[in-house]
Amino acid sequence: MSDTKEKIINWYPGHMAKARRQMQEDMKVIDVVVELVDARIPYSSKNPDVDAIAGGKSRVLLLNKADMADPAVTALWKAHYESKGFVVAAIDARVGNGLKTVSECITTACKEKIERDRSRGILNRPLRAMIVGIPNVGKSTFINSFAGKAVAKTGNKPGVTKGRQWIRLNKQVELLDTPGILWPKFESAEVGRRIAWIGSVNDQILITTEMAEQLLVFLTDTYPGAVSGYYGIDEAAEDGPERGAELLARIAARRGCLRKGGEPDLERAASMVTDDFRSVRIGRISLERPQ
Ligand SMILES: Nc1nc2c(ncn2[C@@H]2O[C@H](COP(=O)(O)OP(=O)(O)O)[C@@H](O)[C@H]2O)c(=O)[nH]1
Ligand SMILES: [Mg+2]
Repeated sequence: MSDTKEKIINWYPGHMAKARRQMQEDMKVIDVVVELVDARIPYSSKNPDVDAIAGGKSRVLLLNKADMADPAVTALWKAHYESKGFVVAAIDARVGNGLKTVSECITTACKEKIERDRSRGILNRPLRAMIVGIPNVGKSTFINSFAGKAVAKTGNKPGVTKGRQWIRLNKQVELLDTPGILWPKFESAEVGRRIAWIGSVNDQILITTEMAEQLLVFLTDTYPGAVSGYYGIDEAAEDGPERGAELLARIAARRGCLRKGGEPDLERAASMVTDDFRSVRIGRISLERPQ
């Protein structure tokens, strides 16, 4: 499946069932599940069903795109998921230099298995890992940047699903070359909004002035000074349902987003704000914190 198709896929029950079956099949041949989430929304970009699908497998959680998130909040998430039993690291998958950290996470997560092997006289059996995550969290980027540094694919081996290959990362770790694609969470409007803000869904449907207005309300509440600093507007506005609209109108005016005739072009301002946020121009921002 091409990446573009993957991103615009609609998660009908049939797709979900198929993805789940494939992952359950892959689980049989791996030791550890390496789950990628978006560091800006670790909760909303995490598929809760992985727990059930992974069964008792060792778990590594990578807070990817940490370069875009607020480092202080990322540290809170790291502690949060560590307290839930995950081995956690914050990474930027575009930069291959996190490989050592990730290998260490995998070895730590598999400590018991390594000891069990050792007690049976099995030495240096590579750990087998599979990457999983919802679309757009950086699975392909992660595999590409790590595979680029790693030895070439190791080819088919007995017990491995046909067509699947392993990428030898180092002496200790092999990675399944095809990631497990999971469906995003659909549990609430809040979660849907955050997934839309970071751009993990089809934009044609979702960039709206309302979405940008809600983002501006969130930003001014949570990161005071970020919006006024970037756009040069006064971000103090009377609290109420119109606050987001007021902020968007000020940005439109300030940036000269105007229609013929002079009234503010709010749609254009909304796309601009969304794009500025996604390009980290407004700052490194996390959209949620652990409870
Ligand atoms: N800033 C940043 N961008 C990333 C990172 N990882 C992936 N990306 C970008 O996120 C987009 C989606 O990545 P991709 O690997 O296709 O995600 P996949 O759908 O999970 O395979 C691409 O534009 C990547 O360049 C990261 O750690 N930091
Ligand atoms: Mg991909």
